[in-house]
Amino acid sequence: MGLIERDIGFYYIADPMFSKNGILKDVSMACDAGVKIVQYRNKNGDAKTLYKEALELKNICKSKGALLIINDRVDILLAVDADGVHLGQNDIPYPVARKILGKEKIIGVSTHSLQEATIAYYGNADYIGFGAIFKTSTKEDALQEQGIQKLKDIRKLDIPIVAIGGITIDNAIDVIEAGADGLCSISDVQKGDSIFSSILSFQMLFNKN
Ligand code: TZP
Ligand code: MG
Repeated sequence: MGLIERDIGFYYIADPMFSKNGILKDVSMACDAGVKIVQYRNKNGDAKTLYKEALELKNICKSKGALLIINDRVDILLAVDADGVHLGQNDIPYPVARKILGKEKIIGVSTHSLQEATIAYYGNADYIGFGAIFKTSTKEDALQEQGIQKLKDIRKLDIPIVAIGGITIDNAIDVIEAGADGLCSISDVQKGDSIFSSILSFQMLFNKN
């Protein structure tokens, strides 16, 4: 049994590159909209910037009762005592991260195939990201779209699944019906006037299901 409950809902990725109002304000609103897991993703900042932003996010998440996951960087997780790290296939290998972090920290792993998902499952990852489900321009090196059927195939694994990539308020229901425990949208959620109401709309789809 991993450290994460199955009912993840909207998994919020705070990335300064895609934020209109700043990630601190965004994360505060996301938590008020019921988000339970926040991931801090900053592909461009130096270590000092990452540390400072992660520390501020940690304080917000702690006060709002959400978990904070750091993308890519085990060192930043340790520096701010965040709740976990999210690792891609080209980041520090999962077994190494587990050895450093022990069992008390959450480790999520990005996967793009049944094989990668199965390896993460047997390694006891706490959850997997799976995608890109649909075509996306947010991540330049995102692999080809995986589609809904592949998501259904990996749903057979008993591990929390967060779907990502090209997910909008219009296609999210298909992702949820395919069995995703959580989903994220980096760009679509920034499109409306308020991310608070956009996230609420996604959350409502989970509640209906
Ligand atoms: N990993 C796979 S696709 C993706 C990441 C980080 C980008 C998702 O962004 P969007 O805007 O929700 O398609
Ligand atoms: Mg990564």
